Amino acid sequence: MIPPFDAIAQIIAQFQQFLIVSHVSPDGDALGSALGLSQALHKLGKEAVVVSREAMPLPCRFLKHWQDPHETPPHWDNYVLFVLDCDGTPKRISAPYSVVENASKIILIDHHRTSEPAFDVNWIDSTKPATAQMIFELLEHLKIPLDKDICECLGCGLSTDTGHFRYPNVTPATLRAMATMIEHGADNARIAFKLFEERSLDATRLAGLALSKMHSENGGNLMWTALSRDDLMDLGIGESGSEGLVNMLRNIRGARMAIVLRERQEDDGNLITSVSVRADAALRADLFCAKFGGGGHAAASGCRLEDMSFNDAVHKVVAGAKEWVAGEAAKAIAAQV
Ligand SMILES: [Mn+2]
Repeated sequence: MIPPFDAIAQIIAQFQQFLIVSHVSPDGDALGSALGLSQALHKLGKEAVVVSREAMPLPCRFLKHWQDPHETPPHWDNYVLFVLDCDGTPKRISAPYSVVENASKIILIDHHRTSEPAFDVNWIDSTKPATAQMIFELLEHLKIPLDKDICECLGCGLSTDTGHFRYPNVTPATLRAMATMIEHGADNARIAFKLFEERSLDATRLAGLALSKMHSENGGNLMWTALSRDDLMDLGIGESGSEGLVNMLRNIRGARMAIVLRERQEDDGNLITSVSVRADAALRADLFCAKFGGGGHAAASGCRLEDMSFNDAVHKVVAGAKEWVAGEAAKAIAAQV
């Protein structure tokens, strides 16, 4: 797809106020892209506010502007909404849906292949490894001068979605984008350490527990583990992050799909099951998660199950995964690719 730079530039020129939202359970790409774009808009003399119900993930809190996102949107009458890194549906955005309903114009920028929105501008390109790369290309096109803070935010996004430039989604353009960001002061080594090496004591204990409860199925092709709230209580730790866990399982020799299930309490008190999936791209983790109302990428996806007990959710997902890994669905998809 040809990037709709001109359409976006026209809208930016016509308006003064901009809201930026991204997805629920925001990651470094979602909020890094949003914060990078908001700072760039400030450089153009625009008002720009990032709205996110959920705070910046801990590993990304080295970013200077990590506390900028507002929990609730300002009361503006005539604003442009940027929807980043998601499809803009009420379930996916980490903001009240009124931000979509009240916007004068909506621009969506996303790299997920499950995205099918119909806003004023829809720039969806699943060949891009991260929304941050798309924002970078937009800023270059708009000739907005880059600075260290913008580049650290966008670098955080690129690093998050590429496993710090190790995944197959990395292209020469990704590395050139990062090279430019380093030229403008982004601290590449610090980003790598903060996002992929540093771990809290609680998270390390949690990893120990998760690994001790790990199951190997389908002759070692499927690895999974499940952490209930009781497990966390027993360890005396709170809602500590478990982002790296699913990769630990995925990295086991012979594993084709890895799943981490966690029981979580929502802000409204409801208990839900959040599911992280990593897989061979041929196994299409995104299609697997779509069975449970989720989505993502072929190799990395997620979903959440509500209205059932944690045990029921674990049984449902694990039974589905055993079938998926072993069954005809996987073979049929693999044959098509
Ligand atoms: Mn992303």
